[in-house]
Amino acid sequence: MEIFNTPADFVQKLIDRIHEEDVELETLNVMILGKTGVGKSTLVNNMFREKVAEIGVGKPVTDKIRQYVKPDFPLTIYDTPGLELGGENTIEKLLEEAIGVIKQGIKSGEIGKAIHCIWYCVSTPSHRFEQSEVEFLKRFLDETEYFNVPVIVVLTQSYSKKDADELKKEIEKENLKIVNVVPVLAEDYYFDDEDPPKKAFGLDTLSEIMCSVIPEAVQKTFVAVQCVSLELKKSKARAAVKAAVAGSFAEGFAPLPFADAAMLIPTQVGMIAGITVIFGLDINKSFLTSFVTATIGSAGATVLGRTIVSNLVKLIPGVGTAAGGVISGATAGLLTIALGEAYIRIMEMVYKGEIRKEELYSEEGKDIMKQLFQNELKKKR
Ligand SMILES: Nc1nc2c(ncn2[C@@H]2O[C@H](COP(=O)(O)OP(=O)(O)OP(=O)(O)O)[C@@H](O)[C@H]2O)c(=O)[nH]1
Ligand SMILES: [Mg+2]
Repeated sequence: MEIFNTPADFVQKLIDRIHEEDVELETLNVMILGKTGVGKSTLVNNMFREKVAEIGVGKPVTDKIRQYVKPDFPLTIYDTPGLELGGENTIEKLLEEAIGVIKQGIKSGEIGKAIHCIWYCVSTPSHRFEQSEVEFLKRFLDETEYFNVPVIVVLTQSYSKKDADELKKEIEKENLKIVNVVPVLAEDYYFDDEDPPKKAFGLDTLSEIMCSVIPEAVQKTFVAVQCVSLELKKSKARAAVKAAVAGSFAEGFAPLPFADAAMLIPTQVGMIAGITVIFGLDINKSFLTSFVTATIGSAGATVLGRTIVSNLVKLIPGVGTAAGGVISGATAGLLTIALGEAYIRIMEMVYKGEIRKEELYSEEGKDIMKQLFQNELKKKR
């Protein structure tokens, strides 16, 4: 059992654990197919936290397919920039190359090297799903059926929702073995400087649909790297809280003597680190120190033990005081939930820009976090 003597130990452990969790994320691999100018790069650059497709020209992996990666970011994009689909040959060639890349990934036997999802992009203003594209997709889906790679048709540049809906219906008539047809406008569109822009839409839907069809092993990565659905981040973060509570403080768990309450800490470190990675905000030591001292306090030895028992348990409705110098598993669970929920709320505020990270380093920031935590403790569960 590791012993955490001070909040600084807790913070250091958190920093190490966040780093470990980051490193352990499996790489997510997405292949994006579609003709030149349909908005593939724009889509990628708006879906993910880092502008992966912006840097350079990518590394050619085949004649038409390029690979884009960014250091320390667990995402690889396979893109077909400048693709013209005119003529039989190009279709044959693209088919062969795309299937080749998929097979290669599968052959590796590593989940982090497989292609996990394919976006086939069709531009809405083109008003039609060309016969050559229908043919391409049919053959592609047939030949890759065995590999189970989900294909989502993305209707890009959907300045007009009406046009997008019509095109969606037209594509659905083909009865292709695809996951869905999802209209999006990846970036606000300024039709005329005078008029208000058409607001971007659909990326959250695309994100949520995609998350439900990719392999479990890369879901956490996806939730972490995407930057369009806060809901996905929150629900994954809540799952981390539930897992922390279920894993350690199940009903019937032996009551914890005050001093041994420090045992809770490793579980909570894991939970907070997991949530941090899911939100993907650049969290540093000042921030974590502020959070740790604002919640579990700045007391010395067995921080959680005495501080929580003497100060916090009182705040939980119905728990009263910690009788006989022990806290029950259920109480320990409630404390952990409150800690997790408060942290999620703080991540959300920073994510939405309601508060700047730096504002949370100060005494004032600490008060805000303390308040959030105490409110969570007081909630009925
Ligand atoms: N406002 C707005 N413009 C878009 C959107 N999608 C694409 N565009 C514009 O359409 C043009 C082509 O978009 P790209 O993202 O470069 O298209 P691409 O598919 O990557 O093209 P290639 O790399 O040549 O294959 C650019 O001028 C984009 O700014 C969108 O959702 N909103
Ligand atoms: Mg491009």
